[in-house]
Amino acid sequence: MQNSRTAVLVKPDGLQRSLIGEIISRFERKGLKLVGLKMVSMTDAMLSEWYVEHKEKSFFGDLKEFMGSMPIVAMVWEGVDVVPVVRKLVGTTLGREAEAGSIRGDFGMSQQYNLIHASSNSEDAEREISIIFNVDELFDYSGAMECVIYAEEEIGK
Ligand code: 3AN
Repeated sequence: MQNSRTAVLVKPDGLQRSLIGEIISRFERKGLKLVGLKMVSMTDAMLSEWYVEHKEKSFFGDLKEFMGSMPIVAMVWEGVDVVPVVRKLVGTTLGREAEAGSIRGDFGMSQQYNLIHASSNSEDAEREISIIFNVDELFDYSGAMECVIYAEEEIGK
């Protein structure tokens, strides 16, 4: 198994609700490694690229307007199978149906204001990371606790 990376955005509603620390802490507690972090005002061009899969949807305009209305907090997390692990921690799209214990399940009620974005697959993760982060804004370092988070064979050491 290999370490991989995923992109996470805390959206304007998460920022307004002061959930940045809570959200970071959930990923930290899980054992994931933070390798990139920044606050960004996403431009219309960035959002069109980010949400390209939704460009024909009725909510595309509203979604871009909302996401561009305030800064977001972008992060890159690393770990084994990190894309599905983070999706599970985030919960399903509609907050009021999301599983209790997930971020959306614990803090959200809405479909549009669902606090957080997480990449759907590894290709999207790579694309999304490159929209926000330059290569020199992503960090490679060894995690001191890795040896108690994974068994050696799980990370191919
Ligand atoms: P997820 O973020 O769970 O992967 P997607 O990719 O289906 O969900 O949707 C991307 C974003 O678009 C959601 N996070 C949400 O903010 C918004 N969205 C999705 N469906 C709707 C909808 N029916 N009405 C308004 N906004 C929506």
